Amino acid sequence: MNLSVQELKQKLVKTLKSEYGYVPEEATDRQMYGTVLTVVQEMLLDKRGEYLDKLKQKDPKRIYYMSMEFLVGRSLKNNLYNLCLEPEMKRAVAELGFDLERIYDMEPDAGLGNGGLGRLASCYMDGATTLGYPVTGFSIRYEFGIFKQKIVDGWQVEFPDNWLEMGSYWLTPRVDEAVEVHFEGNVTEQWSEQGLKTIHSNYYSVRAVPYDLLISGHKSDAVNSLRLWRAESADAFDMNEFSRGEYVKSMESDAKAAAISKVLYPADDHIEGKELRLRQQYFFVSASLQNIVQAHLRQNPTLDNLPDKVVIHINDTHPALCVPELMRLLLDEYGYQWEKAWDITCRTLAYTNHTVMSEALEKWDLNLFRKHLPRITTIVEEINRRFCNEIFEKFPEKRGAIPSMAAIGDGCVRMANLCVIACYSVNGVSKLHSDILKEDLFKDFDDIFPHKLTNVTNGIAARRWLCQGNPLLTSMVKELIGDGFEKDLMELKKLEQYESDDTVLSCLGDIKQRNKENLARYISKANGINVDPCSMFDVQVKRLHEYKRQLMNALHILHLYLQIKNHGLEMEPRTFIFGAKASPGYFMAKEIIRFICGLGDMINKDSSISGMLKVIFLADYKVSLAEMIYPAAEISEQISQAGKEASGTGNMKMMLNGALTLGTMDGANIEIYEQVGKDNIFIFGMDTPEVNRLKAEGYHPRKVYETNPYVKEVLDFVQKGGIEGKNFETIVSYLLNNDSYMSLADFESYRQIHQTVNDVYKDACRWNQMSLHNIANSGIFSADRSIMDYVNNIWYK
Ligand code: NBG
Repeated sequence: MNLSVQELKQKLVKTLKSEYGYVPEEATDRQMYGTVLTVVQEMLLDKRGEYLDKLKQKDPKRIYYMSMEFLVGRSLKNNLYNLCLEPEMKRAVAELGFDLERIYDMEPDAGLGNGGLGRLASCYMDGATTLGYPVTGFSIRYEFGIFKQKIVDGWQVEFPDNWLEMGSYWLTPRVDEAVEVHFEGNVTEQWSEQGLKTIHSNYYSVRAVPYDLLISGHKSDAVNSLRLWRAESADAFDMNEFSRGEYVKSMESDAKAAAISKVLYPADDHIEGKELRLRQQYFFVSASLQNIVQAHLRQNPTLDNLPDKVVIHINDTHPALCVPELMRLLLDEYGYQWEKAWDITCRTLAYTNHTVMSEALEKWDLNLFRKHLPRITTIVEEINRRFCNEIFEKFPEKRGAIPSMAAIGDGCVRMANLCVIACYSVNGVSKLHSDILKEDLFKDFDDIFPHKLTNVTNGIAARRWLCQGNPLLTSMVKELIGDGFEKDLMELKKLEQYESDDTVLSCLGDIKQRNKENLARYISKANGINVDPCSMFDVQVKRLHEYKRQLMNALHILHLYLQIKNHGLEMEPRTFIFGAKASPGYFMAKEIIRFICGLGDMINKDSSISGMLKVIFLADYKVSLAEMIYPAAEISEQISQAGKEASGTGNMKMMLNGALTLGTMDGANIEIYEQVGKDNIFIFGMDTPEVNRLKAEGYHPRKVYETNPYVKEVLDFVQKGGIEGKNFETIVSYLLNNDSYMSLADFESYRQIHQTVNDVYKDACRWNQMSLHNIANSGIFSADRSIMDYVNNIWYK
């Protein structure tokens, strides 16, 4: 977009006047913030209008990305960057007496997601828009996003995230496109002239009002939108009750409806079998599908060609109700017969699986399902009946597998099976994960639908995670290889020619140093602890989950501490940095945070170890904080038990910022390993077959405790209350008796790889060389590449 500083200033002054009635000299920061966002939003709206005109003429196939989560983060800087207006806006704002950096900082993160899954959805919106594909995201306009985390006495405390107060500038309400969603009620069948008709009556109706959040692409004509639904009561409040003096009762229906879009469920990689959650799922699925069908019918006379013009992509099983809801619309609203409706449904829907963890594979109790969604239940039952019959008839060798493949079993609706039965494409998110889906979780399905299962390895929005988050590194890269990498991340490969260039390597080292100093300043402000910016920054930031093994990291830190203290170990100074939110109801996860914080308290104040070790827990880990942490990371801890992390994406973001991966052969770590080679990554621990073998043999963590003196020393210390006199009995007993993710079994190998890391770090030149090699080979992990995989292999195949 070509706008001069002068033109921008005029726009700002005009908007400030019309929105607030002020001139710049009188305005507050907050008013200028509102003004800048409004101006940018207007530019996006204009651009969107032009884009929609073009789309109407070309009428390409539309992609609808259904996701309960979009972890958008902040948008202002991203939009200005994409519109190529950042320098001009900075000057315009400065000339009016304000500071754009301060304005950036006022923007709340749109935290409409938990972690990797939600952030991936946002990275994909960025990639698809930049590449010019018409992708619309659908989700819920949660009034409260992911909770704010504070640490009080080492314990996580959650606070509501009222992001709309400052974040609603980006949302455009589209009241005229509101639709109704029906819950509960009765289902009956009636004969009519057209045959048997299903009638859903006595339902409870909720109004879904869409709000559009526009998504810009970098130097792209496209402006896509993320459509977020807000729930409200469909009936005006009950005037009769109100007149009788029953004020509260007259509002009840309002509150019941509004509850649906009130708050994001804060559980990551875990199911929350709550009724409200099911209502959320159906609410946004039904509203979105009605919207999609209506949009299609505005351009086409029939729904017969829906699969040619539309893909509805189901992001994990949370929107799996797309399957029966699309059937319902075709059968009940548009009069299709079952076979034809099923054919259209199956050819329109695609599904991505994001986990093999059994506790995250969604199931809904059939009775609860029926109570809330009676019509949908009858459709799922019929889908299941027909599917089981088909297997019985056509695949006699699979008859024994029918109970496990069915969409309904053990009194539950199994959402993953429902998706695999219906969708024309099912993909995992890394090579290993997709192989596990094929060979294990969905093996029987793969046998009968041989081409359905595929892989699309995850990718990240490099423009956000490198160009916007790490300006120093970005300018160095631009100087060396030009700016082609912004649109084609594979160009980073050209950096390899500088791997023996001392000037480049030392410049890379200086940049890392400055980014570490920046993070150290933040840590000092946020945690009141001074860390040495010359120490190695060793980072593990992600959701807290047992399988991600933050506890193993903490045990190893304690081991180092005891070695320094009791056995005179000398090592390169190290700062261990953690960031992690725990699901509020996940007790063990919260205990692990308490453990890490207790460990930090003990170590950080111990002057006898002369600053060799520091442990920092950064509260409220979120997108905007991640943007500051990744550029400063030197070691990227990706230490999940092999076979458990579907992909991981933090691993890619840190690699792109020059951190070296210390990880297991899990998820996308394997593909990072393939890209950089064994000499540029630190791999340790059991691989997936080894984990499975040990599990089959019977794993006894207590044996490790008895045979490995380091493990014993560490656990004995904890048990005796060595950490600040605190009781961590639950943790010790969990490790000795259970250790579900085999931290103790991998401990020795983890300990040894850390010694290697320590040795390599002594040679700064070698380290920087490895770092540059990692950056140079991170191109494949661009979200643009993932989007092209979806485009070529799934969406426009
Ligand atoms: C998560 C996986 C991650 C993966 C992201 C994005 C869920 C259910 N899954 O490994 O745990 O990177 O999805 O694919 O949150």
